[in-house]
Amino acid sequence: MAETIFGRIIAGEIPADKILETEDLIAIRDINPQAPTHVLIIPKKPLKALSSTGEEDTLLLGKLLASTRKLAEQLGLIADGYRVVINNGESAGQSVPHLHIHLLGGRDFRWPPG
Ligand code: DGP
Repeated sequence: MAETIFGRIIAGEIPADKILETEDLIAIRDINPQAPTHVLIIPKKPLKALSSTGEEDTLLLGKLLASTRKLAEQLGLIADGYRVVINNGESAGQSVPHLHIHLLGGRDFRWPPG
């Protein structure tokens, strides 16, 4: 699979505002934040999208969500709520073909999303 910008950030080739790193994932501040807090939780495994994952990725997906929850706590988002988003595929708005979770908070959100 072709290397993406996230693959290069994980490899340390491109700088990022990293707020968490484990053996499985990193969390970085989004370069183009859509809310006062906007963090990306990214698996180190170069999965293209959620739909590219298989049964063998179930534990990893759990770790991604659990880290998202912990980061929401650490970043003070519990009281006012927060939004968790995965864009899957181009028409859903996915621009980087490396699976990532958006964690957004610090403002009110609308539903349905645009
Ligand atoms: P998506 O549209 O769901 O694929 O989200 C990709 C996000 O990645 C988008 O919100 C902008 C962010 N992004 C793109 N390039 C970079 C980068 O080089 N550094 C950081 N920190 N974020 C990036």
